Amino acid sequence: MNLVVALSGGVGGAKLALGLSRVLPEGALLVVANTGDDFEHLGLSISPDLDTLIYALAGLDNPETGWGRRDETWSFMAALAELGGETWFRLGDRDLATHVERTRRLRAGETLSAVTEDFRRRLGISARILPMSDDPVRTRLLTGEGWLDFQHWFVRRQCGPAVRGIAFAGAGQARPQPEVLAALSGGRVRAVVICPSNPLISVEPILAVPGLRAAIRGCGAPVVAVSPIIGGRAVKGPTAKMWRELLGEAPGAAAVARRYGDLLDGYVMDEADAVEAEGLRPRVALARTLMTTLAEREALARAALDLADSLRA
Ligand code: FO1
Repeated sequence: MNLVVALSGGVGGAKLALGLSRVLPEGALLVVANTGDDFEHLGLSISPDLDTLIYALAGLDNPETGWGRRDETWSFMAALAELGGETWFRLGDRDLATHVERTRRLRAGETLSAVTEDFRRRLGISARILPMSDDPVRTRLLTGEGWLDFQHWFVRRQCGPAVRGIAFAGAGQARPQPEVLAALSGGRVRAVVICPSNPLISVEPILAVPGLRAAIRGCGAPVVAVSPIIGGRAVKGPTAKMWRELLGEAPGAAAVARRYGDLLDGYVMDEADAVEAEGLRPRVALARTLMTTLAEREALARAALDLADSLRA
């Protein structure tokens, strides 16, 4: 069977990953998750993008925020506040179990992949979800206040400080997750789909892991990205703001495609950005890229797969 390999960050990527998992047969999807947002907090090892993907594919995600679990309660946060603990990073009671159990197993010597594989099986997820690496990679942002760890910038400072630089600490020493590398070089890939996550902070950490970009280029299948921008406004998160601050240009669907450079064979843009398709090198398909409903997640997944199949033909 032909394997689809999806690269995903958090909320936006997880929506398309869910759409892909629902339109593909069992075992035909491998989702590679960004771990650059991971951090140690309250003594816990927290992997937000892995958890967002696990919850989304298990139907446990919080529909309002996109991160954390649905039907949450917040007793832990309330009790922590009474003790003067740090509550800027919101950890629901059910979500807390994920971090406590992951931290326990990592401290016992298991890899992040092994824990992730076990969690997704226990939660009944058929798609495989794996971190880009089992070695630590940490996204850090250079701002007017100096270097900030990702979550401190993204959550604690609400993306306020202007971004002047991005670094993926540890990427140079990180080994690509072995099963991901094997899947990409196994000659059975139907498509690589880059989900509509923020290229700068959610996809580029994955591409920064030595060997992964080359393995994607060389996997023998089309690489199709889905635009995270609709009509010049980022659907979710700080993409537009940091794009201007960092690159000095207005973010646009075409600018994202150019940012991926020679990696792309295909690019799915929103109909609202059709005018930007002019002159783009990758083959462009237009679609509704706003994914509010499950049907829209599936339709966008089909659009990306159809574009990849047309490129391979
Ligand atoms: N994002 C927030 O804006 N505020 C939070 O309090 C917050 C808590 C949180 C807890 C667990 C988790 O897996 C994600 C959480 N996120 C929160 C989202 C997270 O910062 C982002 O999803 C990623 O790091 C970027 O995609």
